[in-house]
Amino acid sequence: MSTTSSHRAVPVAPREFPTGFFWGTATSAYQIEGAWDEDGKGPSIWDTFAHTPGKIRDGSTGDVANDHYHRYQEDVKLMKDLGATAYRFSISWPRIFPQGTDTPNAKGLDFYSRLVDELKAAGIEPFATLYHWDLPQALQDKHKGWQSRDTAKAFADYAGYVAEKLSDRVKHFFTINEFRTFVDAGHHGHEAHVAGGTLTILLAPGLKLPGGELNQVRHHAVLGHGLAVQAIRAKGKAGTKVGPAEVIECAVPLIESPEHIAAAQTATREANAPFLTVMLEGKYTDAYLKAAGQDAPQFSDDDLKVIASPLDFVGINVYKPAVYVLASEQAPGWRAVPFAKSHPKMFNAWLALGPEAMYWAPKFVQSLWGAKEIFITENGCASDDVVADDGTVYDTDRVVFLRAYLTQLQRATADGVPVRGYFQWSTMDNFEWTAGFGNRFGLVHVDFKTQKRTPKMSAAWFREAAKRNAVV
Ligand code: PNW
Repeated sequence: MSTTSSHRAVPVAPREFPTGFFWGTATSAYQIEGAWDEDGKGPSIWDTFAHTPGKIRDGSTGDVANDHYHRYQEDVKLMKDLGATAYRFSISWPRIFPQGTDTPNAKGLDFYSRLVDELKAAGIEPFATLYHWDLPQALQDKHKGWQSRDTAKAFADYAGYVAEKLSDRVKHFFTINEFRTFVDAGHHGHEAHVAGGTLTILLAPGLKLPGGELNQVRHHAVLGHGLAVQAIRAKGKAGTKVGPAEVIECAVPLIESPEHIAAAQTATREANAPFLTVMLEGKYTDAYLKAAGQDAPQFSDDDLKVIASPLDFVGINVYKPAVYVLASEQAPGWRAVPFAKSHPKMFNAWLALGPEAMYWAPKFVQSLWGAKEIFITENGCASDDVVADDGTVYDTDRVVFLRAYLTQLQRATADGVPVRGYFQWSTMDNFEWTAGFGNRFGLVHVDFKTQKRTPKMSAAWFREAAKRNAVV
């Protein structure tokens, strides 16, 4: 990728992001750490799930994964080489509280403390997610996990404890990653709409609850978020910032004219009713409650106040349009446009290509809810990566994907949408839940037999974009 000076320069207008924009990558604890039973860690529902034969496509587990628990120093160095200025990682709740509550495990906290020091020394800003799906198994056994309010309360206690211990160095906390995914896919079976049909994804704890119970789990998850926001404010140092990291269901206008844009905004608000909308508005929408009928969640006005605790920022994971829409004369004022059978998708089956989601998602978060700060907490794709004979991973599809999405994100910041940073998913290939090690999302390739890390072509692309603070 060197240039030869004999070439004549081609002037290209820069497409820059605002000054101070964070260029990050993201991971989560269970997907990379390994060391599943070391240093006093308790088992999580993901340990149990992955150890159950037949749950993971290739029979793999996160027992070792990227062995990041032992190799975090090498991995921070990789991030520095990527030119990243921020890193979003998650904290394993059962490392901190092996039983979910009561006695903390000092060794568990110490790992994250060392990681944070290493990041800061490398000039990388740490962003910590408190829940990326690895619930302590003890709470699943004792309370049926998120089926109980007790789990929401236990989550807040844990969140407050971590904020108290780490907020001297960690200034940004995300409460929960992807409410919709772990709730719906973990407790019901989540229907992911893909080009050419739907795909049912089942995650830990692998329950198939009926509608009413599912809605109650959804309610407990947003309640846990709100209680955690309050606990972090109570226990964290002044200036600690907090927000969710939700996978927004973004309705994208197929045609960008005012009536279709307004219709897509309405559809987006409704599609997020049980998660972002209730967190940001403090009420369930009438349409959500009406559609749920007898299956509506049980809640109090106090719950709604807690759920809507004021936030410092909104984090959104953006992968694809939930749906393309057009305005309609008929209720609810918009209609879904089905994905064409030939609609392009990435290597992972559910990822329909739709870069405009990266414009409309933050745009609607601002227009609907007036968010003061927004982070793109995840975006990326899997590729069928192989290390070529020359040692290079030629992931041209990922480069094209990232450029297309960041072009739309730059369009949003140029419009004045207050997006403060972007986290590419993922720093390196890792344990992709039920897909095992088959779906590689990293900027860095990992050979899971040898743990060798090899930066891909996309890593070079990311470094250049971060360096120029612009789409490249
Ligand atoms: C996210 N969908 O999951 C998670 O936060 C990550 O842990 C995961 O590795 C990453 O995205 C890639 O899958 C998603 O069906 C799972 O639309 C499914 C969907 C989106 C995100």
